[in-house]
Amino acid sequence: MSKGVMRPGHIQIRVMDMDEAVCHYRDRMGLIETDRDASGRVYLKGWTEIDAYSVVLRQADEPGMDFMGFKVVSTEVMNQLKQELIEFGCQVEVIPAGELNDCGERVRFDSPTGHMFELYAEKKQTGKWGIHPKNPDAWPEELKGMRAQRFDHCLLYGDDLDGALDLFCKVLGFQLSEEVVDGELRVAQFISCSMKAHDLAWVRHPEKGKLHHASFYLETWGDVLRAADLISMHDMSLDIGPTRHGLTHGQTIYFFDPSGNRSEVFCGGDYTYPDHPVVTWDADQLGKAIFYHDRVLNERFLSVVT
Ligand code: M3P
Ligand code: FE
Repeated sequence: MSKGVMRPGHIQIRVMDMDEAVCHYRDRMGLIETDRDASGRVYLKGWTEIDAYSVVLRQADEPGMDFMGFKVVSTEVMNQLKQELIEFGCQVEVIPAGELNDCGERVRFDSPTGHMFELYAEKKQTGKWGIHPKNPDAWPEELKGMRAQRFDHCLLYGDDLDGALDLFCKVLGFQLSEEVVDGELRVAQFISCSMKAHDLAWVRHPEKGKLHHASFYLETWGDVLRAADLISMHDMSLDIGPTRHGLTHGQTIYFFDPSGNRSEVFCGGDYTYPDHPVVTWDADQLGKAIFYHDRVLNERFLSVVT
């Protein structure tokens, strides 16, 4: 049951060439560039998002994810959850307000899978981009590229999936919506803090702390096909798709940013209420679970992570 964690609020992604990365996320995916900071980080958002930004790009020597942040309903809830994270055994660090532009204090914690996460309650609300909040039109005409609507979820690779599931479900109030099992072993888990089929997911992998993809929501299957056209038009690195997932049933396409981080844009997908039973896939059906049409696994999709 909800403990006040509302949604994935931001992801900080490491990129090796900032200009190329801005072209990928802003001009190709259609995120809106909203800010830059003194350390050179670039801030972007999907046009439907209320808060000032959801993607922060940081120039680094290696690709990957620095952290993913979740917005909680209040500072009181954040501080209560901070205590519970400490009691669970997480390494917890408080990042002062303003370290990210226009963001309040953040509670950073580690997961048993080696990933860094954050909770925060305050971020400047700038409203949907290009749309007046009163009598709003359907969409702004100035959108570029794939017209990504919002940052939706991450799929991460790591080792201690059971520890991460305990942390997110018992401490943070997420629920397990879908899983892939190989006998007794859960090899993939999809968890939700909302009505979405997943806000976060993991695949079991021997190495800690890896990013499989950051995913962004599009409105329609037509938009996913249009994203595929743009990928070819700009000779971008395609991974797989357009296709449908068996797991969560979203319609999807995957491709890489110029640093090798995988991006997903998708539409549709199942929904989850607190009384929904967990949807289980058997590992011997993994082909269909991941790519519902091809029903065959793609080695690159399973092994390339940053
Ligand atoms: C998704 C999604 C696996 C599944 C990926 C599914 C096992 O990215 O958004 O539903 O890689
Ligand atoms: Fe995904």
